[in-house]
Amino acid sequence: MTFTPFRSLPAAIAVATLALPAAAQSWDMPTPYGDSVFHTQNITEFAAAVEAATDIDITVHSAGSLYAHPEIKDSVRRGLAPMGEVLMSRLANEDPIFAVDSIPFLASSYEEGRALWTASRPVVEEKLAAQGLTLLFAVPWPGQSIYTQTPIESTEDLEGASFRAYNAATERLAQLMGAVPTQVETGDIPTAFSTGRVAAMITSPSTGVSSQAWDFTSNYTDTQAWLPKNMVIVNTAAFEALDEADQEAIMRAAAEAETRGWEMSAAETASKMSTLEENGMVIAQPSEKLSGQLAEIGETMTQEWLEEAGAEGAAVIKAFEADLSNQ
Ligand code: PCA
Repeated sequence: MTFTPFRSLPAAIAVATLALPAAAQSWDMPTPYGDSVFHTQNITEFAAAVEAATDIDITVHSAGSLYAHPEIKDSVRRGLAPMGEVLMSRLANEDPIFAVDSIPFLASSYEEGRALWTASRPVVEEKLAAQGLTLLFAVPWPGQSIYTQTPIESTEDLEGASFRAYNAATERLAQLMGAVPTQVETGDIPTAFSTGRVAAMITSPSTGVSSQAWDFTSNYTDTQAWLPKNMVIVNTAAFEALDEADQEAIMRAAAEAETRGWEMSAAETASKMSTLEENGMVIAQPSEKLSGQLAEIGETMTQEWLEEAGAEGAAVIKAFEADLSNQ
């Protein structure tokens, strides 16, 4: 019998294929947010930069179309999607550190937000690493302001109102204002208002515009109370399976996306507030009374967070304050 190294043609082809350079990989990248949102535009640019530098094709699945927001982190952890974007503070139930950017008035300017991110990033990275996740970058939403159907002078005007929440901190804020929180994803905001499930919310001018807040609210009270961040994460095993050049290319694109995203975010505040106004919303500065009440709520929430986050949290706040005082 003559020696045949392969019993069949398919087997021969299979072995030959192994010797070829790696074929392009297709990576799904789910995000909860829609295509018109600057975060989605930023991650789409990030995906294009990765595609240009590697053999990885990234498909951005926007508006929760592949996985709903609460499933995205786990889908990346389990490798169902190698990469994804979530609101960092949505993971507050896992560890209070993830919610440090959602405390009212702790860090409400971009300068403070940057200092808080520098102070908290190493711990956030550590917590994610423990779950087999690698942080790529994080970008803040513009400042969080209040949308209502009538003007508000104080938190008393929100008493008993059903208030849209998007994480644990906005739930707590609603409670402390005397309102009744209800969790609603961004894509469901218009329906939640039109069906009367909620009557007020706190969010960025970006989300106000993408949900066309003028259709169901009339007043925007410009509190700009905090800058919650979206973060982009990758499954560590999938990342480490790439060759070094690809890993470096992804990290480079991530650093660029973070810089670009922070700039886009800062530019959004004024431009999206103008869009709200052009569509008939009344923009007002918070009254002195409301500002005082919200500042007090911010104090309470900072104390509550510090109690929960313990020594680790205290170290983050200390580093944050040291950074600010050096500026
Ligand atoms: N938009 C998102 C998170 C914060 C924001 O500005 C939302 O409203 O759910």
